[in-house]
Amino acid sequence: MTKQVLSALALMLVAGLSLRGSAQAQPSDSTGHQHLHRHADVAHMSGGGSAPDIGLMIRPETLQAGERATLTFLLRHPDGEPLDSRLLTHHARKVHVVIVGEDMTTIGHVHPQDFDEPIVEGRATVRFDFPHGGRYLVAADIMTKDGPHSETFIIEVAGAHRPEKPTTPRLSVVEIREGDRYTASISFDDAGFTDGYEISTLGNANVRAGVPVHFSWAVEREGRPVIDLRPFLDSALHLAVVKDDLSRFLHEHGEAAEPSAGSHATSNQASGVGSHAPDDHAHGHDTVPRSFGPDLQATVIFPEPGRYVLFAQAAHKDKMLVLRFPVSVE
Ligand SMILES: [Cu+2]
Repeated sequence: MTKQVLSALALMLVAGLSLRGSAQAQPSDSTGHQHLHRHADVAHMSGGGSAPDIGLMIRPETLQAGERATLTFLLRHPDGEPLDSRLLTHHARKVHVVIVGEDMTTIGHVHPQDFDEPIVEGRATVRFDFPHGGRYLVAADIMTKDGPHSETFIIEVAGAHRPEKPTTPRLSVVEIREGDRYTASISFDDAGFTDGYEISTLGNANVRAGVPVHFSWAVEREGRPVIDLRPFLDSALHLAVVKDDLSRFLHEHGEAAEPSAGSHATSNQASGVGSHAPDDHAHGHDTVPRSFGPDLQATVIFPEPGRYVLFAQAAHKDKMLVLRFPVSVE
């Protein structure tokens, strides 16, 4: 390694550290944790000091709207060793990165493996185009034998903010490549491409914090129920739940609703290739039917009252359907 590369790395490290500092400074983190932990993971930590450490380095140091950014997650075991071999595959990937812009028009769900970036020395890298200036939430999810772990960061992108618009329900449909690879951002800006799909949400009208809230969705295309939805990254439904000030984030998963008739009975065949973590049974649904629909369901416990936005991701053939919808929680 040349000296030049080394000093570049040192610079990146400094950028990473100062970024973590700014994540700590978020006043909305009422938990007092170093980052904005998601609730479920706190429960999984088996006592003091056993949780992996996730840091984030960003290049360029000052992110500019419209420029490609490189986000490198630094994954370490509490003993300081890089996590590489101790990372388990969960939901078909080793590291899941979810990015949500505070204007709620841009999300990302990307994975280092989809950029053909090997995870070496505990460094896992994704690239992302931030289309507008403003604050973005960046969440990384990993799994070790001790269970799931996630960290959430808030980053600032320089550049013009998008004009404020109400967060109305909106569907965005994108094409995914073989092996569920998708590396771009997903936009909910005005002229969305829906390819004839429609997803209606049946939510609980009276949504309260701290109690399980059941949601279900029905997927149609050109007015007809879609009965051959398929798993996306080993799950029938991926759900990103974010509070509108970015202070709370949950990454949940839903399931296919039970078919009412016997015509497409639930298969016991898991769709993945040995990708489930040993303790997956602790999280419930560890088998996903190969084909299902049109109904999907999920249960969410909102940590506190406020306005939230949910992003629900499902797959049909080579399309990823992403539904954004707001939920007001009392
Ligand atoms: Cu993922």
